[in-house]
Amino acid sequence: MQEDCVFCQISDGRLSAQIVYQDDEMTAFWDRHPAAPVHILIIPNKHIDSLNEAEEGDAALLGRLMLKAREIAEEQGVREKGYRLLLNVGKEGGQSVFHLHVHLFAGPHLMAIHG
Ligand code: DGP
Repeated sequence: MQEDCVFCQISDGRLSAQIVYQDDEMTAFWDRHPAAPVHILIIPNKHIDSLNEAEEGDAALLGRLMLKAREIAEEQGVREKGYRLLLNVGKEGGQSVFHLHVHLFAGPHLMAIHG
């Protein structure tokens, strides 16, 4: 846990968010500025700055974030229609919050959405 990290604060309940799923290792919640009809972020509860800092031992956790994204897509009714997963890495990769997160986007006009 990192004291000043907004996503750590969301995962441990210090900051409110519209949470759609939470367990011991991950939290999923709506992006505060949705860029698509469905825009949900899936994060590990443990603080990892970005994919660059993920370690070999995080491989299973990263895989489970993906599978959870698919499950949430199903709950949102978009699994069959399609959706986009996006993981921004580093400043020039478009990352603004330095706590690893996967964007789940869905909706009919995703072509221009890059997160
Ligand atoms: P990225 O650019 O990949 O680092 O995306 C960060 C996303 O996080 C961005 O779409 C806005 C969202 N976000 C930032 N701060 C908060 C917050 O406090 N609450 C929620 N729900 N979303 C946030």
